[in-house]
Amino acid sequence: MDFSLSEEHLAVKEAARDFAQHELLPGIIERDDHQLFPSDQVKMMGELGFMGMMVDPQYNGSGMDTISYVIALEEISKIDAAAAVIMSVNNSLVCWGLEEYGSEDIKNNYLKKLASGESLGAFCLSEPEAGSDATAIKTKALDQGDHFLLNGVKNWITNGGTASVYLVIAQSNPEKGYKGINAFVVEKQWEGVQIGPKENKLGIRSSDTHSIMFHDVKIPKANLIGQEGSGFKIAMNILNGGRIGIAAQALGIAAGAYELSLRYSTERKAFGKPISEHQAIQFKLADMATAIEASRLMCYHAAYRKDQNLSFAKESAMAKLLSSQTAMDVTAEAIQIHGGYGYVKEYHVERMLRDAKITQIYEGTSEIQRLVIAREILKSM
Ligand code: COS
Repeated sequence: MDFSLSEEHLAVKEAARDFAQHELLPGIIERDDHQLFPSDQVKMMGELGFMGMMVDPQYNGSGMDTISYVIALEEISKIDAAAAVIMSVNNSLVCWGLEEYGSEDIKNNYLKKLASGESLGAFCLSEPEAGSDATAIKTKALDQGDHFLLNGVKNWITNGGTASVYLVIAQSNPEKGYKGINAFVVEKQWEGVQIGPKENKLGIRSSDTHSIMFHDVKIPKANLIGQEGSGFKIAMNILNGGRIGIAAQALGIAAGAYELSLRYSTERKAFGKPISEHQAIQFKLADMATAIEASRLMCYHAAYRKDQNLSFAKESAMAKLLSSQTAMDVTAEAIQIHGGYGYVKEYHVERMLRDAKITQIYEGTSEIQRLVIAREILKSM
């Protein structure tokens, strides 16, 4: 067992940290306030190879392992969790799904542009009445002989307004239950695709969340991903991997808030000495550092198992469950350490608390993660 990071991992960490400090930190409060999508920064993430980190270089990806991906996401999330989710959705929910299950044509026509950052992807599973209960989706993609006809509404779609490529999960044979569900590549520019208004969110505000409406959208047969009827399994497997990304995002939010708190505690004085010399603050720092370290190890472990082609559904759910709780706990304590300053925008930690909350909700709520973990544990009995 070797816990050290390779030269390559360290280089990724430095590149991501440098990018976050120099390109994401400036303007972050304004982007959060006004829900401004970080277009220039996302373009740069593409140029740096962050938008298709694990994709094979033959499809314009960076060909890196999942641990590198976790490292990059942690560093980016320390500064800007909204930029991190834009990156995470493109990488793990869209690129990974297309590379793993898509035909050669799909990879050439869509994956190459998504992995290089030339286009942006979104994953469309949730609906107004189907989030946790994902088999209950009502969006239909009915077989019309030479194409599928798509009708329905998808909700809470990250990158919804900015993406040009959607990975859409829809029901083609309701009588078959989840075995009738398919996965498709749909282009935003196609007739019948309509973008709903932008959601006004608590956190990750500069990421772009919309509902998407599909009215009689014709999907060519070639845009079916994988075998007919395998769409639900594809979605579940994509989410197993996506949860590593969200766990890394939560880890980064916690680590970012911790780093700010640590620095502040050595600068801020109370009762004649830096507050870091008071045990009340030391205990908080110790608890924060311990929870962050545990979360990081779980993220690396899930990523390692994925890279080794071992099962990782349980480990990714555990990593997300723990890291998202860590993000909530650490950001709340970060505000406490900062006192009144923590409650205002200039000190960043209030944004981090707002950003943390979604990590307990999207790509499976904490309740769903517990359900996945329990099922995996019981399966092995
Ligand atoms: N990984 C791989 N396969 C999975 C899976 C997972 N995590 N979860 C379920 N499956 C498979 C099952 O093995 C089953 O296939 P088989 O019949 O071949 O064994 C199939 O999918 C149907 O599963 P199941 O019968 O367990 O479906 P349920 O409706 O009972 O529960 C849950 C499925 C709740 C686990 C699923 O709907 C889920 O993960 N929901 C959360 C979705 C989510 O994350 N939404 C957030 C929005 S996307 S940002």
